[in-house]
Amino acid sequence: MIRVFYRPSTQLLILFSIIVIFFFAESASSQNSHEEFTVVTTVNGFTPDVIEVPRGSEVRLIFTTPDTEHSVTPSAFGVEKTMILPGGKTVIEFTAKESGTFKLGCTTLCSYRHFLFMRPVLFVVVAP
Ligand SMILES: [Cu+2]
Repeated sequence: MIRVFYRPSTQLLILFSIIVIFFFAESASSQNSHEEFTVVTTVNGFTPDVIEVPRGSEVRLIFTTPDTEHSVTPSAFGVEKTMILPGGKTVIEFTAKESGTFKLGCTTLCSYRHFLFMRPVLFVVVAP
């Protein structure tokens, strides 16, 4: 049988190395991911119309529109009504704290489709 004996200084070095490795592994895994999507908005809908992000991620949505004024009111994420204007970029940022499916409908009467219950809708799916 082979026995390996380490000097006390070597044991301390091994213990210190293990602690350092666990520290960096933990800090790397606890960093939130950053998710960014560009969403084109028209009277026919959002493209894409479903976005999936991990819970705890920092989400950045960049809305553009080629046709007319739209808006979103993502109050579930702590964001107030935000206009989406032709020719511009509307940026909304939030942290996806709760998992679930959140429905963001256009909150501006951008076309007759609102009266037909066909307004643009974007689903934000926050995975567990
Ligand atoms: Cu609209």
